Amino acid sequence: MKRSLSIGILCHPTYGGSGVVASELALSLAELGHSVHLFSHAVPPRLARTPGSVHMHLSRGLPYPLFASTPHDLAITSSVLSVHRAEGLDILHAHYALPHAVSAFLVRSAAETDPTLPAPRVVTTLHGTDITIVGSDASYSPLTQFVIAASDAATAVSESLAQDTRRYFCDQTGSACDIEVIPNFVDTDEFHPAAGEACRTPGGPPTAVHVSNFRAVKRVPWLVDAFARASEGTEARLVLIGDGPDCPAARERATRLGIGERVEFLGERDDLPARLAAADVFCLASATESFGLSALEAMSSGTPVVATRVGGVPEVVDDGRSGLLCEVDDLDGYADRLRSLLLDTARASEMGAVARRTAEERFDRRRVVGGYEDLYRRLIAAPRASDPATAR
Ligand code: GMT
Repeated sequence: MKRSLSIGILCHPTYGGSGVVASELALSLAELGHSVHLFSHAVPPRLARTPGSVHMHLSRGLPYPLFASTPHDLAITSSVLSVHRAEGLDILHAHYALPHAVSAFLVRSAAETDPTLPAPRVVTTLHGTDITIVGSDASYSPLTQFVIAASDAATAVSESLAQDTRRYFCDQTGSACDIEVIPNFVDTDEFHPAAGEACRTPGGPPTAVHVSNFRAVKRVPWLVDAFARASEGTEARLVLIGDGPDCPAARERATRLGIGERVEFLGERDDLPARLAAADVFCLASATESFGLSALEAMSSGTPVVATRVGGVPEVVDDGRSGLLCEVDDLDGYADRLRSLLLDTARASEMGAVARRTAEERFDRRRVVGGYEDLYRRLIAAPRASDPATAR
């Protein structure tokens, strides 16, 4: 019988992306009997819905006029250190390199000064823009490279992101080269085709759905343009779920194109499994996307994907089988692909069935969480990375 582990997870409390992966991982590990502590400056929505037995630690820090903004990352670091001293954490798992891998590194360094308690091993999971936009920016890149190399293990959510990381950060010394790919995962019981029954209108118009944080990288106004072309002369609907900076621009574009009545803005919702399963097509039009977790959740719900061929998306969506991909600037090509599935819902259903099988066979929660558990145990069994003879 393997001993249960004490695991600290650090994450941004986002509605999607890394906040979902970290929350679902925390819940799954707790279900497996591990003691799991999640650290953030707010409760991630996915955890708020079903907290399970995860210990949530909220750290916002002390506001003080000297600080331009309250450094909640330092408060999180301090909170992780105090939990480690009280309970002895085996693993610190940082999601999104900045600032969490820095916090984990600091806690491990502080813990190494205490001879009475083994220091935790640090795992850093790279999610996407922590490399492609933020981490590779000159203002952060030396620190990002350092904390990736200083982690006991670094993982990326796709092969494409692992390659990007090596391209940006792998230097002649071999620093930050060793990146293991552990893909994102989905709860295939929760995101299930049957979840759509409540939202489906029999005989209703075909529906496309998009879920994101409406940041510029998601190109939602461009998607509205593409949908306008794709749905010309039809009653098709576009359902936009989530919120963020580009929401007003997307709304304005829909009104200007005269399709305001066919584009619904639902904001952040908890009923994603039903919404995704009820749609005919899921749309993603990102400029860069390391994985596309919401596309995987749609696939698990039996909904095919139309997406731009960027980053790790082709590792998730099999072009022509579980969805259709096209180049980033090809507005007509995107609109044609979307139209073909909106008009031929039988073909969309066939692709949706393939998408569901892909989610079950390659990205099921149980299988991927097992991969993280194996990694934790390997690290605990291995000599310490801080030992000069074994440094990565
Ligand atoms: O990296 C980001 O933009 C943020 C991140 C998040 O926290 O929302 O999204 C990224 O991580 C997700 C989870 O691993 C991936 O599914 C997304 O593809 C990725 N986003 C981008 O690469 C733009």
